[in-house]
Amino acid sequence: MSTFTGVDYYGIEELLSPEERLVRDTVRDFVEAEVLPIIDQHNRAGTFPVHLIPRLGELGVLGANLQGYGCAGINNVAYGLAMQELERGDSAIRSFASVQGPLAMYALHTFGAEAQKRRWLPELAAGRKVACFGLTEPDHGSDPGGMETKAVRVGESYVLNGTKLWITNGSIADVAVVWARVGDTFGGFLVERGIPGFAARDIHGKLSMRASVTSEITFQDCRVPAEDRLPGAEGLKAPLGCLNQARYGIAWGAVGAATACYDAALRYAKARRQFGKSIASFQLVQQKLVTMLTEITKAQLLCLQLGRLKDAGKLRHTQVSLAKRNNVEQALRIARLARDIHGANGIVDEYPVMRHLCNLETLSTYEGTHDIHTLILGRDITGIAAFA
Ligand code: TGC
Ligand code: FAD
Repeated sequence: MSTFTGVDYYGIEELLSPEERLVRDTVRDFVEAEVLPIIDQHNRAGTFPVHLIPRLGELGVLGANLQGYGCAGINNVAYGLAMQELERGDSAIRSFASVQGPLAMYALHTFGAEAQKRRWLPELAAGRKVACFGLTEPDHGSDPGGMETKAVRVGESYVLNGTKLWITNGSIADVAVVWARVGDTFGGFLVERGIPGFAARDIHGKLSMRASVTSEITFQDCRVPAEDRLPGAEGLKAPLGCLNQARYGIAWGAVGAATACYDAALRYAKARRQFGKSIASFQLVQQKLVTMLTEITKAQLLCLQLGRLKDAGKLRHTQVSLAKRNNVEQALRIARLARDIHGANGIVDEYPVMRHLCNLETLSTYEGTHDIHTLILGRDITGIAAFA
């Protein structure tokens, strides 16, 4: 059993169902027992702990909020709590689950043909197969509508040409969900590893998300059978709908990273002595801890209501933008305060804060940068698009 009991200043526990608590506690125990003991060595080496993939499948967290096809079918609050706990371990673990579940599996579940769903979803849910999601390109990140990857129909195949960059799980994926221009619209394709013309190359030198696999994937006259196109995905709205699911999980995940930093800072402040006193006795240190606790509590409440709206089928994607934007920004602020409280110890990986701080820089950029979410919300409240 985990010794970590969570941060719950507002009695949010009482607002959770027994099933939601059970999911959270199960994932929390997994993180304590199997992620925290090994994450630093993977972070140092820049490797993903692939042995955990089937364990994530056994836990049922891969595509956990999807129904059928071997998916756990839990509600969105329970799913969010699972993402929160995974990210308390490390963003790379939550990111793996986000790409596999809300991006790739959601795309299959929502836009796939029955045969595609039957073939891939049970394998992906069990962690026997790995998926990635290719939307971003070298010259088109915030503006995926400018993508240059093309799919041209030739007989019973589509021929794909183009490059996708910054693709999580890219080189370890058995199947890539790839978005491409098809004539004057956009379509989604399932591209299997090993198919001629498909290559993956890892990006090295990352100082953030070091324990995650991030790749470039390329398509050179890559022939994909026509039956591997996602029949229900027409236009940019399809991939944007997938992003919405992943952004929802990131809003919760950021709370997990922030909680890890706050917990470490509180314990450190109580233990560390300067000027003959515990540093926790200094007003300025207490102010930092109070700021951290306040922002965690606000972010938890945002997530819970977001999840209740999603479970009720009332969620608007702009509400997800608000939570992703706020929670990642505040988690970064909390991580910086935690690093500060740790003094010099804050920069070594004996403590988790610098790892989380570095990871959170990625969260601020991927799945829509902080400023893109500002513009999404600005457009929603004014009715005026300020993207260009
Ligand atoms: P826009 O006019 O805004 O929208 C076109 C249609 O799509 C609908 N829509 C959405 N639906 C569901 N969820 C969303 N989030 C949606 N956003 C838009 C929209 O209602 C509209 O529908 P309709 O019926 O009116 O046609 O399209 P736009 O081309 O102007 O897009 C603007 C913008 C900037 C908001 C969009 O391009 C954007 O979100 N850019 C950010 C790109 C991004 O987030 N990329 C992420 C790549 S994947 C990744 O980073 C994985 S990280 C790994 C991990 O998750 O851990
Ligand atoms: P750009 O779009 O070039 O933005 C650069 C800066 O310009 C930002 O500050 C941005 O806010 C600003 N900017 C851009 N447009 C505007 C505007 N209109 N107004 C004001 N400011 C603007 N993508 C995938 O498809 N699949 C993945 O699995 C995936 N995994 C990732 C994993 C990691 C570790 C990272 C770092 C990225 C990943 N991404 C993935 C890519 C990610 O989604 C993009 O990095 C992100 O969308 C931003 O695109 P960009 O990096 O090209 O930045």
